[in-house]
Amino acid sequence: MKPNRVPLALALVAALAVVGCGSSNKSSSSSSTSSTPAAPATTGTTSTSPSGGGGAGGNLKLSADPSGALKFDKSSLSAKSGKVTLTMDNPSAVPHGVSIEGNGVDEEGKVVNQGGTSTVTGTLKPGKYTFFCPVPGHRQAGMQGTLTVQ
Ligand SMILES: [Cu+2]
Repeated sequence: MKPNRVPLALALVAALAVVGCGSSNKSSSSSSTSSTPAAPATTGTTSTSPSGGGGAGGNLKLSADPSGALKFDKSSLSAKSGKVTLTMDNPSAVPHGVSIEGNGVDEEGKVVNQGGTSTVTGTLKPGKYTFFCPVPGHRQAGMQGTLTVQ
């Protein structure tokens, strides 16, 4: 009797171990599966916004005048509404930066020296905004332009 019981107990333990491994594998794969539906849910929210005209945004590039004049290389920019980032290169010996203002938005990028890059980001609704250099006097001298958001 006893010699029979021991192999049976061992077999049960072995079976439990296999089931345990299998179930832990399943639970780990199901936990990663449960985090995956969260991503499509976010994508669904994002895909809803473009139909409303938002969420697209974009990255716009501009440059300060390399000769040292107080102006940008562009006087008008356009973007889709959403998160809009302006990136300005400064090839000029004069420090410059880029900022966005208008419709309740007032975002200031940092002022950078020659070779630097100033970046400013705003969540913009459709409308007209002004981008300008935040260095005192530069905007007044003409270092500004119109950013049209659609
Ligand atoms: Cu400037």
